[in-house]
Amino acid sequence: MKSVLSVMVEGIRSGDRTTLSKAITLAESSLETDISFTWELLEELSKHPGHALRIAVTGPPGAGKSTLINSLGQKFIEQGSRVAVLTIDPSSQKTGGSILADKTRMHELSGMQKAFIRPSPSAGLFGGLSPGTRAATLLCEAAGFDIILIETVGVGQSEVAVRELVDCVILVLIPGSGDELQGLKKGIMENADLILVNKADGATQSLANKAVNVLNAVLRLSTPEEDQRLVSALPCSAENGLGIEEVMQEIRLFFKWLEETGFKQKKRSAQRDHFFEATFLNELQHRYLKSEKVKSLLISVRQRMKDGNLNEYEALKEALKD
Ligand SMILES: Nc1nc2c(ncn2[C@@H]2O[C@H](COP(=O)(O)OP(=O)(O)OP(=O)(O)O)[C@@H](O)[C@H]2O)c(=O)[nH]1
Ligand SMILES: [Mg+2]
Repeated sequence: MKSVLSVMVEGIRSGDRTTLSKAITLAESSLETDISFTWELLEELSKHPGHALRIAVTGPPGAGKSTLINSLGQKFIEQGSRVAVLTIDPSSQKTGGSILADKTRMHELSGMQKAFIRPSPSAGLFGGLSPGTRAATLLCEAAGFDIILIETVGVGQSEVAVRELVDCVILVLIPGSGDELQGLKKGIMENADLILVNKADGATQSLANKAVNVLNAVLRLSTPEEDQRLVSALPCSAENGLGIEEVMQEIRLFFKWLEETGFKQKKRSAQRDHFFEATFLNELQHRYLKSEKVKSLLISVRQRMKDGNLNEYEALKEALKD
């Protein structure tokens, strides 16, 4: 009889959506048995890695990220790709309402055979992205998707964290909201490979074009000469399709550059190492704190500190003496 693992491996490799969904659910679980199953599954699947391009779409709430994904996703599908979308909610408690909103924004895409859309909860580790997000990306890749679009709300940490997961970060801003300057302040732009000023239509079209000019001027001035590539800003309208062809072209050029310079492999290798280190440290902490001996040592040391018998440095020395 086949093991559960090999049934799952086969199911995912054959692109079966139910199996893929099940595997993502397991990957998002914090149960130890599920985590070790996921590691085994990914170990097996990684023997024949997929070839997907991983793209993050980040930006402030309401910037039009989902609408943009709906639009770009359809373009990729028109070109023959299969597209997986993972949406991550930083609050981790995605309400039924906002899942529905995402699905509505991605209405056309969600109805397409070659698309797979999956909302994913987030966790504290990796700044809003959960270890499950990385696993979900790899699972979609193993299931044969060519493009993986990950939507994260830009709340400071998450766009930094998402860089550790993708090849390309697209930052979506809204004209006239001051996000351009906010972005600069927070250094968010440093983490973007392409900046889009969305809603370049109707009443906000000229504002969007102005914002793009300001952004490009700032990017030119602030990019050190030794940098290999100048990040550019483009206007677009995710809703009516204006500028979307140009955005697709810019994405194509970016991936061409990434391949040609060898940066894609370098980036992925650094990401694997970063993941290894973060997970290793997390596991060490987890396993260490599970020990009954350590638990009772910590309780007693903290109590002695509370009673005024140890200062915090003495307490640390005591707690770490083994
Ligand atoms: N005028 C205009 N409105 C847009 C455009 N793109 C999105 N919108 C509108 O902006 C609102 C937010 O769009 P979403 O795509 O849900 O934005 P989001 O960034 O995914 O939002 P969150 O996931 O809630 O952070 C919706 O009412 C959209 O219809 C656009 O290109 N032009
Ligand atoms: Mg959204």
